[in-house]
Amino acid sequence: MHLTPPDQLAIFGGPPAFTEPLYVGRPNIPNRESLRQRIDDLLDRRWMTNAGPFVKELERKIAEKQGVKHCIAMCNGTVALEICIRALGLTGEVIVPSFTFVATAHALAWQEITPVFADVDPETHNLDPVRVESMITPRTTGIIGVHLWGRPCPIEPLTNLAQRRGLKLMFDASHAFGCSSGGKKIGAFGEAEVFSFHATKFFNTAEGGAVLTNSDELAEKIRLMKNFGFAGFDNVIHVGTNGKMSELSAAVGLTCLETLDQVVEVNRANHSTYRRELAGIPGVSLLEYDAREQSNYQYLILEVDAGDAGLTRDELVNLLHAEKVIARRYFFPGCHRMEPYRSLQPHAGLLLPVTEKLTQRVMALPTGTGIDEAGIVRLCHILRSAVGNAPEIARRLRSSNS
Ligand code: T4K
Repeated sequence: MHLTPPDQLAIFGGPPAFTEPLYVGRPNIPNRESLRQRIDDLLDRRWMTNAGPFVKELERKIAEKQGVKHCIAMCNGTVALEICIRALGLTGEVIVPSFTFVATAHALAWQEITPVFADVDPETHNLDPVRVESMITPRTTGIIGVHLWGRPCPIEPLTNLAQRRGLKLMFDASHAFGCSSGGKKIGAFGEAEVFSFHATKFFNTAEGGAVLTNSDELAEKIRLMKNFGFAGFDNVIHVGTNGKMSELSAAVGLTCLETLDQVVEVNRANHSTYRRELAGIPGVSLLEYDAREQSNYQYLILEVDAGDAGLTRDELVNLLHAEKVIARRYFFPGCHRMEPYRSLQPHAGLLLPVTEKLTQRVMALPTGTGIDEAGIVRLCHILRSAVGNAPEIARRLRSSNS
């Protein structure tokens, strides 16, 4: 088999196509001078956490940006989910997708609530409302929709379903900062929406998250709960935990906000480059974003049809890793196949055929400011070469595995 440079796939003994690893989720670094100035300010103030001025400013700016009344900043997205779930009084069973990051399920199990996994739509990768309804039992108290990859889940059908069946509805909007549904910003739907501002997100506070809601009552409860239940000096009026965001995290967030539009533009341009460079590769399809909505384009998602590509998703991921492209199998193997859910619900997969299929087919590739156009072209060239030489590569890979 003949591969022309730069396709010296490491699997055939050539040097990797990239000298440094290319990661999914490389943080977008904000303006250093601006961040240094903020860090100086917070050091001068000697105010490091506990609802400091940077956290308040960030909460105000995020609420404004998303068009929501309340933003409560938190130490991370998982704790924000846990607190929101508790503040809504969810108990018993709550319906969630299995095709999500495991934190969505863990935030429930952590407080003795059973996550019940409903299947997703094969096109959108988001919850299928019909499947959700079929999972409702007398113990069900709520639904958590996930806006996977930043694409809105079916908000209206889920809202109608929740109302009809007397269930609470909230959203894990960890991927959807800056995105919209029906022209309306994500953040204001359901009882509340939860965001992650982890380092790997296109907007980050290193570690961080937030709950957004239009409910005054819920916001007040969440504010109490994330600060040990304190309603003033020495006055604890509610059970609580420590979910506070630090001033340092808020300083990173405020600085990231300054250049957020440029980051989205880079993500959008990267997505177009990938589209152009991947065109016509059999069995490899790029997940698209709805041009009528606002999207952050932070996830670059491919679906691999092994029948057409001649190689499985896992074989392609391994080849990419050999070339120092650290593609990720998000969200393999699905929450229902992770502990403790696998042991507690061993047959869950029978009701999750689409999830089972997607977890075998989907991969995430690097995007954001950590990769340039030339890098994307080279990366796609590796994929094209691999698929173009699939029979030979598959034979070698499979014989070395046997
Ligand atoms: N709900 C959903 C739907 C979520 O996706 C998440 C988080 C949550 C809830 C919970 O929110 P947080 O509590 O995390 O705020 C990563 C992130 O850690 C996680 O935040 C994110 N979802 C998930 C999708 O991705 P892993 O297990 O893939 O992390 P890790 O350490 O393998 O890093 C991912 C990639 O990022 C690697 O390629 C390396 C790169 N990286 C990472 C960090 C931290 C960097 O280049 N620099 C860095 O500083 O979960």
